[in-house]
Amino acid sequence: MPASPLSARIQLVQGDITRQPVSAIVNAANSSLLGGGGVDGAIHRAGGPKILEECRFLRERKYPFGLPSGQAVATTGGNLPAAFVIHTAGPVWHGGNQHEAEELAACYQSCLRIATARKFESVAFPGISTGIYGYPKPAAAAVAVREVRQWLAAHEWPQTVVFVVFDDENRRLYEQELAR
Ligand code: AR6
Repeated sequence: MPASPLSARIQLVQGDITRQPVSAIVNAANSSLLGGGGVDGAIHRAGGPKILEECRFLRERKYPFGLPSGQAVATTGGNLPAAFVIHTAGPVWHGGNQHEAEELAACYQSCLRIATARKFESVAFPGISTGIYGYPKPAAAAVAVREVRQWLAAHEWPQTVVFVVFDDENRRLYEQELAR
């Protein structure tokens, strides 16, 4: 069977990532893995206590000093429609000269590496770092689309990636990037 064209494997949805019927959703978490505001708070609220339980376990056993920025780790999806949550800690924006772009690219790669290894059919990404962490949205959208395209061109899994945007600005930015 011929492989699907790349564009057919990427979708853009505006809405709440916790409602997405995908194999895994990505959480824009922080190094503590113990929850927070923004999309992190929404995921823990909607997914219930099982997610935090696994996060606590991972923090104690695997990441006693916290999950390093750019890395990712998967837990159950708890009560979410998605079976799994892939937690990643994005970079805090400090003006652009502190390896923020490399760290953001590493987040996408780390999440996709897990999805490929575990043969997840579909993965949904929020705009990592574009809220509380202050990464400029145009630059972040460019990194997100570039990294996902490169990964999908080289890997069969995940078969589909969904970019989930919350606000109109991010929707327009992703539309522009995807049209390039
Ligand atoms: N569905 C989809 N996107 C969302 C949702 C949602 N339910 N809620 C927010 N967004 P942020 P960050 C968008 O601040 O910048 C937390 O406290 C939002 O509009 O959630 O990586 C963590 O614990 C924005 O575009 O994550 C960390 O401490 C994007 O998701 C810190 O915030 C990311 O915004 C991480 O900051």
